[in-house]
Amino acid sequence: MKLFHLKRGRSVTARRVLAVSALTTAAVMALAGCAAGGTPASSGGSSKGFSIAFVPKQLNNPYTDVELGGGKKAAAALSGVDYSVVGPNTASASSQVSYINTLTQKKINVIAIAANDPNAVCSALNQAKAGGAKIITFDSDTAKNCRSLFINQVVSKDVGLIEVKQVAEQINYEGDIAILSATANATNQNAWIEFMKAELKSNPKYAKINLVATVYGNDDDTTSFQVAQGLLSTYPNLKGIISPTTVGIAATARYLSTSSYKGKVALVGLGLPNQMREYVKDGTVKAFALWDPAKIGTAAVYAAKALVAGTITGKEGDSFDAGDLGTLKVGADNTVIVGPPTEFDANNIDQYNF
Ligand code: RAM
Repeated sequence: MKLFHLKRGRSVTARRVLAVSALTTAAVMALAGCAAGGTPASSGGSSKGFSIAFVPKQLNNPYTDVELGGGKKAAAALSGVDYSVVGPNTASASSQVSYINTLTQKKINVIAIAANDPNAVCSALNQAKAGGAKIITFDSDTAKNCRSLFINQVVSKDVGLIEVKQVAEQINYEGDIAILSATANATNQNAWIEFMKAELKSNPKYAKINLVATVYGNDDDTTSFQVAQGLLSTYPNLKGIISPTTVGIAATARYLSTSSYKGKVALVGLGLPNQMREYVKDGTVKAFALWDPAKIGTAAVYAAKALVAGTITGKEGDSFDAGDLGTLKVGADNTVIVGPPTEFDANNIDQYNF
């Protein structure tokens, strides 16, 4: 009986998620003028404007779709911006390299990349740079010398603090917890996890909480679901899970929602309100966090404009106009911080639509 419910829940929701992903990705590709193989339909800079190609960690990720939506809107608001999206279907370390090489050949003016690995893409990016391209990272950084600037969604330490605080509150500051991450090489995930570990170790409030495992669902819905299932069978006394990935938290919530752990194992992390709403309403999830991903795409397009115009180089202290986001400043490590994280729960989730 339990198995039947579990399977049914997974297939219905998975089908819906896949359909939505396929649709949104198809829409992004079509609107961006991309061919089916992920190659931009147009390339090169125009005399008036510039070309920018986004290379997300992976296509078919609802979070990515929202990020790119912000970039597309900003590109449309500026005149002469040739916007395109290319990228792999899986977030493995070197899956982006061939896409970067194609963009280099096409002499795209700006490559905006969310890196699946801090180093694996560097030599391809350096070649693009040698050919005249400007390199921006967003969401997940490369090593510092491979890009001009990094559009970071939030202060990385804030993610670590908020995640530990949320899980601690829900498990009464005591018990075993685990982290279910995306891929093992993702720069953003690893930075957040380091801050979580440091906070757990150094803050006496958390002395009775033990991090027993860090596991990886590779930002794949099915893998994340199975990894969540495996985690609970290996650690049946687990009190809480932190999943700082929108794919991981949604898959884990789906697993918990039809299992005997529902309402007993706390699940926090980073989720899209539209994906998490049903799990907040059915009592599987009490609180989670995120920011508006669209702002990251917007910030990247305006940063690209300023880099191409030569009004900034990406050094600390530079600032540039970012449309609706106002003026953004480049801080330490050539990084632009877009916004603070928001905490979502039953009281405010219906106010958000992304
Ligand atoms: C996933 C990805 C992404 C991350 C979000 C929160 O979609 O891993 O890189 O920033 O979650």
